[in-house]
Formats: sequence, C-alpha cells, structure tokens
Amino acid sequence: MIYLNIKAGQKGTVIITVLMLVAVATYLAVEMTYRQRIDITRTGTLLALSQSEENVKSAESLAQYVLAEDLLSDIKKTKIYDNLKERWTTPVQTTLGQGIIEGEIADLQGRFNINRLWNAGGTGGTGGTGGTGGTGGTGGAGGAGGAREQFESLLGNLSIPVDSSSNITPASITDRVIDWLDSNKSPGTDGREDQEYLLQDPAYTAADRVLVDLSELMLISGITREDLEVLAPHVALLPPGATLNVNTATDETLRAYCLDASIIAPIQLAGGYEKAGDLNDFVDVSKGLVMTGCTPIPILTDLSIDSNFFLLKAKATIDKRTIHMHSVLYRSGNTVPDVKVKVILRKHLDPFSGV
Ligand SMILES: [Ca+2]
Ligand SMILES: [Ca+2]
Repeated sequence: MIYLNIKAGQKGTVIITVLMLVAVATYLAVEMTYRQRIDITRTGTLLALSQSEENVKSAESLAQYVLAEDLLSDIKKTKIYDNLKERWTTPVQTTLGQGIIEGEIADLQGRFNINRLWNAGGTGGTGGTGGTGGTGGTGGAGGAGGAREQFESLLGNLSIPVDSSSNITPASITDRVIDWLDSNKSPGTDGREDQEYLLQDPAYTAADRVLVDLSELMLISGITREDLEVLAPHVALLPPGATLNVNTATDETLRAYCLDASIIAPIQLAGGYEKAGDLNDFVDVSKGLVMTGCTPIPILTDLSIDSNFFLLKAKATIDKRTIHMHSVLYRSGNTVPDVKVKVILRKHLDPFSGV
C-alpha cells in the first residue's frame, strides 16, 4: 500500500516537470519567433534606408547634370542668365525599383544671404579676410552695403518675430545676428555677444564667423523655431559677396532690397531679364523699379541675372521609409570645358522639421 502511494507521488512529479518543460519550450519558441521578426524588420529598414540613401544621391547626380546642361546651353547661346522658366526649375518625381524619388532645385541667390551681415557690424571687419578697413568704413565693400536695413526690412516683410506679443523687434534680431557674425565682442544697440551666451546653460559663445547652417540661428537670443521656419525659404547662407539674382528673388527679398515686387514678379514669371545691362534699371530711381521713398537703393554689384549656388531638396521613399536630404550645389565655369557643378554641402533633414 505504502509502495503504491510512493508510485502515485512520483507520477505527479513527472507530470508537473513535463508541463514545466513544455511551458519553457513554448516560451523559448515564442521568444525566438519574436526576435526573428524584429531582426527581419530591422534588416528590412536598414536595407530600405540604405537604398533610399543611394536614391537621394542619384537625385543629386541628376541635379548636377541638369544645372551643368543649363549653363552649357547658356554659354552656347552667349546669354548667361537663370530664370524661373528654365528646365532646372521643374520638380522631378520618378519611381526607381520599389522606391520613389522626388527632387526640386531652388536658386539660393534668389534669397537674402544672411552672411552679407558678416561685415555689417560697423566696427567689425578686423578678423576677416582683407579686413584692412579698421574701424568704421560705412557700408563696407560690396556685401555690407545696406545689408542691415535690408535684413531688418525682410524680417518686417515676413512678420518676424512671429510672436507679436514679444518685445523683440526686427531691429533687435538684426543687431543680434550681426553680433553673432562679426568678429568683435562689443554688442550693438540691442545686440548680444559672449557675455549673454556664457550665462546660458549649457554656456556657449557667439560664432564670430559666417553661418554654415540655418539651425545656428536658433542659438541667437530672441530667435524662435517658429521665426526660423518662416524665415528659412527666404534666406541663404552664401559667401558674403554673393549677388542677388533678380530673376529668381522672392517678393519679400525684392522688397527688402527696395525693389518693387509688383512690377518685377510678373517679369520673372514671363522669363525674367536676359541682359546684365538691365540691372542698371534696378539702381536708378527714375526707372520705376525702386520703391518710392525706400532706402537704401540697391548697389549694382550686389545684383545679377544669373546664379552659382543652388539648393537641391531631395526625398526618397521605399516601403514608407523616407529620407529627406538637402544639398547645396555650386556651379562654376565661363567656357564649355570649365563648367562644373559640385556638391559643397549635404544635410539629412529632421523629418519633423523643414529646416
Ligand atoms: Ca540658365
Ligand atoms: Ca561678435
């Protein structure tokens, strides 16, 4: 009898052990399948993203080709100009394998070049190339002429600061951007230099050089993300001496330059100006292109009808996975063999922000 009870107890232990083994085996099987599925998804995402990366770069190659062809054709026609009717302005969307590529070229010289403010600091210029002028030198060589007033006017045209209740004004933003760029450490009227930024947490200093990326503006006291988003389509970060292409300039930028957008914009849409000589009308108040009473009137050397710097906005999508990339392209050459289009800056964009 005792023998039988021992046997029954052993049976129960065996059943429980078997059940536990089955449970562990089931858990391991489920865990393995789950991990395998994650691995497959992860590999799929990596493959799709690396393919998208190649696809956006192919958009870059196409943009280089289109821009080179444009300049080659201009040189052959001996009419070098860039306007909104040319082929490079047409956005492209195409399928490639399982993916979609989209690309659009914008003329960066149709926007206000913030780096023109680099030597607009009045007392600045000591650290820059060719800064032989020492202090003062109102207006400065080429780039600085009127840049302060123009930038302030552009901010006003765009209703920046966006927060109308703030005590920041276009003039104070302009002062602060100039301080951020100029090589000196003395703040302008409402400017900010290292003294302000060293008190931040984390502390930093003013750049005291030209801007390279628009997001740097967010470091400047008084400029918000909302301001930057409104400003971004109208500004570029180019060498301080880059000209404004009157054929592609945005209305807000034209007005910032005291130019009458209501007259110039329809001409832009009809093909723009074809002769460099036409630029004389942009600096002559009697020709009607300069807005009445607006100062300073543009300087001839600040204007052009052609461009060297372009922005490619490319987007590649595979399996709902998208890469946004912005590339700055520099085009140069005066003769057919010299024509080159180089990528001088490439940036992957935060998908949740356009900047
Ligand atoms: Ca052209
Ligand atoms: Ca400074």
